[in-house]
Amino acid sequence: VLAACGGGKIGESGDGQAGSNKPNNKKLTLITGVKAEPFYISMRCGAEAEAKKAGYELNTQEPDKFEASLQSPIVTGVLSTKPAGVLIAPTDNKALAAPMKQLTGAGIKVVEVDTALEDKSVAQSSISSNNEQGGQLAAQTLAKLVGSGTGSVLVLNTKAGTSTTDARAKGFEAEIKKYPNLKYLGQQYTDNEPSIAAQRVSAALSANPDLVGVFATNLNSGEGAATSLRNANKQGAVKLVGFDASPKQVDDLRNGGVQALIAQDPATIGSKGVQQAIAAIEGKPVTRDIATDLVALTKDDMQSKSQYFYKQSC
Ligand code: T6T
Repeated sequence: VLAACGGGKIGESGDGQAGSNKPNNKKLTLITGVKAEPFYISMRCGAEAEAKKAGYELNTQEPDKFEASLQSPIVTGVLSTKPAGVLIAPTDNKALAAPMKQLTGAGIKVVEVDTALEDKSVAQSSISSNNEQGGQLAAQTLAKLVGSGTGSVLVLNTKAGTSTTDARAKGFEAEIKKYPNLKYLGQQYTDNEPSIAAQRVSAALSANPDLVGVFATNLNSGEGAATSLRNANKQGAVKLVGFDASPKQVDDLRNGGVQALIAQDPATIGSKGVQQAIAAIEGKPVTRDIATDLVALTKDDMQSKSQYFYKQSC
């Protein structure tokens, strides 16, 4: 069977074979960004279901923290288990390049899920939300919530070098400039810790009594920001737009702790990641970049969009 060799984003898998190829090795490994977190749980659920459908075995490995120094040895360890393909969410856009190159050097097909390396030559495919657009959507949503009010707005990022949250902050910054009633205070890093996010928000409240809005670029920073605003009795007065839709974030949306969430579709990131890895393994055409859905949820429309809520288990 000849593979359909397309132009544009479609390319050959790089193993030098023009036709599809049924391998004996049907082992895939998913390396997430951090253990037991609803975004990655939903991603794993999507990946496992797709792997099962295709007759592949999927094993998941997770660092205890969202930290390159903890994720890199996991990647190196996976090398010796010889999977045919690895799906990985690199926690740093540079530091993971060397261990990931070891995988490709050993002939393992590598697909990025969610986060990505700066070096686009390592992975064969990357599946993620359009994060810059997500940041723009967050700015538009925050501006709408503030309405004709004036004041300062803050961005909570995780760590520099996280491709996704950096892109969200970038998209937000570009878009928020279109609203002259809002003064952009810049971004603060939270190290992906809710407690640090909470401290950053309290400090911003003290330093900027005119604070009217916060954009928290991911799950942990949003959960921490909601706690801080609640403790300061600023819930609802300072508008909070979060990213992701963990069970806790969804509860916060329902009870007014956060005014909007930009939800991703991690299960589809996982299932499409598996499809691309298998295509690469089987010598079929691979798509270099795939964007998955993003949707803004508010208290008013959240119930009709419940398919976007993240899972705690499959
Ligand atoms: O926002 C997601 C993910 O997209 C990001 O890359 C890292 O943080 C999350 O996992 C949520 O905590």
